[in-house]
Amino acid sequence: MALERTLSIVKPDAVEKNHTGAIIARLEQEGFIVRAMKRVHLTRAEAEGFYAEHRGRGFFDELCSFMSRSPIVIMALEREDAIAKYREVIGATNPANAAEGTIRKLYAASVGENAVHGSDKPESAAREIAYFFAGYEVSPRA
Ligand code: IDP
Repeated sequence: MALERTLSIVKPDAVEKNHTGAIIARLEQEGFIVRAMKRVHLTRAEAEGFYAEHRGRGFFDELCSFMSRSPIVIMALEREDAIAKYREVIGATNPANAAEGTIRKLYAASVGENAVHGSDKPESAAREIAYFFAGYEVSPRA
C-alpha cells in the first residue's frame, strides 16, 4: 500500500473545548505524519467554498455557519492508506453511531458538531488539500 494524504480538520466545537492537542496526539499514535498544519477562522464564504458539494442539502446552511463560527485547525496528513484509516479512526459521521474509542465517539456532541472532518476519497483529498495549502506547504521533503 502506497503512502497517501488526507485533509483533516479539527472543527470549531473541538477547538473551542481545547481538544486539539488530544486529537493530534491520537492521530500521531495511529501513524499519521503531519505534513502541513494551520489554525484559521474561516469566513462564511470560505466555508461554503470548501463544502460546495453539499450545497442544496438541508444541513448546508447550518454546516457553513458552524464551520465559520470560530477557529479550526487544518492538517494535511500522510500515512499508508491514509484516507480509509483516518475515517476508521474518526468513526461515523453521527457520533451516536460511531464505534467506541473513535475520535467522534470521544469528542463529538452531535451529527452536525462532530469534532473532525476527513476526506472521503483521493480526488476529494487532493482538492481539499489544495483548497487550504499552497504546494510548498506540503512539500514531499521529510
Ligand atoms: P463526513 O464528514 O463524515 O464525511 P458528510 O456526509 O460528508 O460526512 O457531511 C459533512 C458534514 O456535514 C458532517 O461531518 C457534519 O458536520 C455535517 N452534517 C452531515 N449530516 C448532517 C445532518 O444531518 N445534520 C447536520 N449536519 C450534518
